[in-house]
Amino acid sequence: MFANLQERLDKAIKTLKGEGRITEVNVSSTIKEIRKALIDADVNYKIAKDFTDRVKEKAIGQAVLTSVSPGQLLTKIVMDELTELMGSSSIDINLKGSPGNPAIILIAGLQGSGKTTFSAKLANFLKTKRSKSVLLTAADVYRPAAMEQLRVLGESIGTEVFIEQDNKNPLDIANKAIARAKAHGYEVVIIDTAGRIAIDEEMMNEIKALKSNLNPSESLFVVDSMTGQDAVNTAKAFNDAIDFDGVVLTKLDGDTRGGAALTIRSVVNKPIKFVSMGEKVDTLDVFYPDRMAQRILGMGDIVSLVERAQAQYDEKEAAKLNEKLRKNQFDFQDFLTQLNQIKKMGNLKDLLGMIPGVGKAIKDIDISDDAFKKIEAMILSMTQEERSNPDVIDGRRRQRIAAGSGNSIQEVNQFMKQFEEMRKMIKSMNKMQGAGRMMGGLPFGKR
Ligand SMILES: Nc1nc2c(ncn2[C@@H]2O[C@H](COP(=O)(O)OP(=O)(O)OP(=O)(O)O)[C@@H](O)[C@H]2O)c(=O)[nH]1
Ligand SMILES: [Mg+2]
Repeated sequence: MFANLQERLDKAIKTLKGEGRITEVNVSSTIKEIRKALIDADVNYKIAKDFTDRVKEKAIGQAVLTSVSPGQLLTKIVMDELTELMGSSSIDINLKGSPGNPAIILIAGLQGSGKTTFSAKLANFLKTKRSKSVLLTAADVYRPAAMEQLRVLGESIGTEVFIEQDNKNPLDIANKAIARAKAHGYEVVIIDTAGRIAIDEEMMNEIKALKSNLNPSESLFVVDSMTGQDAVNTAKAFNDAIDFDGVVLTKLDGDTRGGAALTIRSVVNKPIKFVSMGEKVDTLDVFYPDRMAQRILGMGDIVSLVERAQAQYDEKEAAKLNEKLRKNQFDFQDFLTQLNQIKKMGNLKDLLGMIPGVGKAIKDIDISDDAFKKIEAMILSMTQEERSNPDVIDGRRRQRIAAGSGNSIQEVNQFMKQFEEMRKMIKSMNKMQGAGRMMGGLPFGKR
């Protein structure tokens, strides 16, 4: 997400590194680069300029702390401003219907923006995360397959879909759905409407009529984030027509530049409430401006973190380790030292995420640092002798290590086996005479 913007901002901020403090002179080229990065991410010029003016003003006024570099300071300021630009805090969806009635959620947006997909995702979200009973309603009477599309999606999440195949009146369909929801005690009714082109008068009038007659507790404007500034312009048109309550940004999993996410809020003064990131029904997230800003600047943090860790890296230690590897003497103490090195650099997932191409692949996988904690506890439960002579660890000792580290004997056995395999691998790599070079490529090798 926003890979290009991320990279550009990171680069821009880096140009400030090494300077003693932030001054008008040294910050101006960085500010210019940030502005260019924003404009290239399809942020409107005026917004980009106002943004960087604010950043600059704040940056120059800051006292420089010795423990924080100007680059880190600027990262923080940019992050705060990004958060502010996207709306500061998260605004929840309104699920209160008028007394005795279900909450009505009206979904509007351009053709193909992702309304139908989002309707199903929202139903799934409300069911699983908010324990609500939901009735989906197919009120797109134009596209022949539209109702069937919603029916299939509803079925996949076990949610009833209200359909009247031959009814050509969306308002009538919606009213019938609401009556059914009342009769059956549904708490929420989601109404999926027909896609429209902003300039289509007739369809714009239809959504206006739906809005004024149904009086929904929440009307949401769905927009494809890939469309950049156009997304912002259609948001304006829809806001003028129906004065919606919130924005849903879809297709953030695609190669989107970020302009829509960054600027929609400041243009229509309505919060982004959800972001949709895939075709599957469970890829919906509540929008948090601060988390999004962190994500946009995430790389910057990690890169500097690693640079710090690398600066701390002890050349002598590294040489010693290489020597031990070469002589097949890698032991538990070395293992522990390496674990601590990795820990210093940040969390494992962030580290893996830095490897090009890996970040995306592991974004949904839960890689916890707990695995490390277990291993660390086991090694710490070993005596010095055991740490440097893994071969002396017999069954009885394993039992003691298990008890001492709060792990099961199976877990200790498994770790021993893995460690043994690793040693074998090192051995065979040594045979290939390439150990030094190969280990150098791993995070714990010599740099
Ligand atoms: N990658 C990705 N694809 C999405 C996302 N949301 C929707 N899509 C896809 O975009 C296409 C259009 O989605 P729909 O939900 O049918 O859009 P719509 O606004 O209902 O379209 P109309 O009813 O024709 O106006 C479909 O192929 C969806 O699978 C998303 O967040 N990420
Ligand atoms: Mg649709």
